[in-house]
Amino acid sequence: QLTALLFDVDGTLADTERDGHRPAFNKAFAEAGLDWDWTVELYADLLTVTGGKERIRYFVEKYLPDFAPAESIAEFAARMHKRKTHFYLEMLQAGEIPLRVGAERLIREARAAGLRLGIATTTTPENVTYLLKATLGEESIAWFECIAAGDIVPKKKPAPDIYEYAMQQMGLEPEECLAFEDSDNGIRSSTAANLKTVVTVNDYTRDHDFSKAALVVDQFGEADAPFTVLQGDAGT
Ligand code: XBP
Ligand code: MG
Repeated sequence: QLTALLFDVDGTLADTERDGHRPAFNKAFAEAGLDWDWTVELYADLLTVTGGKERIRYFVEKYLPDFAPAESIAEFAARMHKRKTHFYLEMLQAGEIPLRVGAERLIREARAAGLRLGIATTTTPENVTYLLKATLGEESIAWFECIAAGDIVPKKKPAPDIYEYAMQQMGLEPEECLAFEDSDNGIRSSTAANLKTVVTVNDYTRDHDFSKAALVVDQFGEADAPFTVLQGDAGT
C-alpha cells in the first residue's frame, strides 16, 4: 500500500547543481582570495562525492594535494562551505532556481491524493526550506512531514541512512514508500534502504547506471509537456 513519497532535492526537484551550488562554491573561493574555478566539466567529477564540505575536501585531495590551509582541512572546508551556503541561499531568495518541470504538479497531486510527503537529501537543511519557500510558498514547508537533510546522519548518500532516518521519523516501512531520485549516489542510497525508486535524469546524471530503478523518466511532466519513459514501464 503506497502511503508516502520521499523526495531527493538536488537534481530531482530542482536543477540546483550546475547553475546553483557550483557558482556558489566558486563565489566562496573567490571571496577567500582563491583562484579556484569549478567548471561545469570538473564539477561532474566532484559530484561523485555528496555533501558540500566532503566535496571541497575531495577536490583538494585529488587536484591540489599540496594545498595547506592555515587551519585544519576540516575547518577550512567548513568555513568555505558556510560562505557557499550563504551565496546559494542568496540565489534561492532571488528566485534564480526554479523547480523542474512537473515537480510542483507531482507534489500537489500527491497531496490531493492523500499521500504523505517527506524529503531525504544530502544538502543543508536551509537550502531545502529556502527552495520550497521561493518556489511553492512559505506554507509548503509544512506539506513535508519530515525534511531529513545534511549532517543529521553522519553517513551521507550513497549510504541508506538518510532515507532510513526519514522513514523512522515518519513511522513508515519501505514497502509503503516510493522514492524519487536523479543520480547514481541517490539511487544507491534509496535502494539500499529497500525503496522502490523512480528516477528523473538531468544533464549530469543521464549516463548513470539506473538498472535498479522501477522507472526512469526525463522529467516529471506537465499536461502540455509530457515526460518520456527512458527505462521501465510507467504502468507498474
Ligand atoms: C546533493 C549533494 C549536496 C549538494 C550541495 O546530493 O550532494 O552536497 O550538491 O549541497 P543528493 P551542500 O541530491 O544525492 O542529495 O553544499 O549543502 O552539501
Ligand atoms: Mg540528487
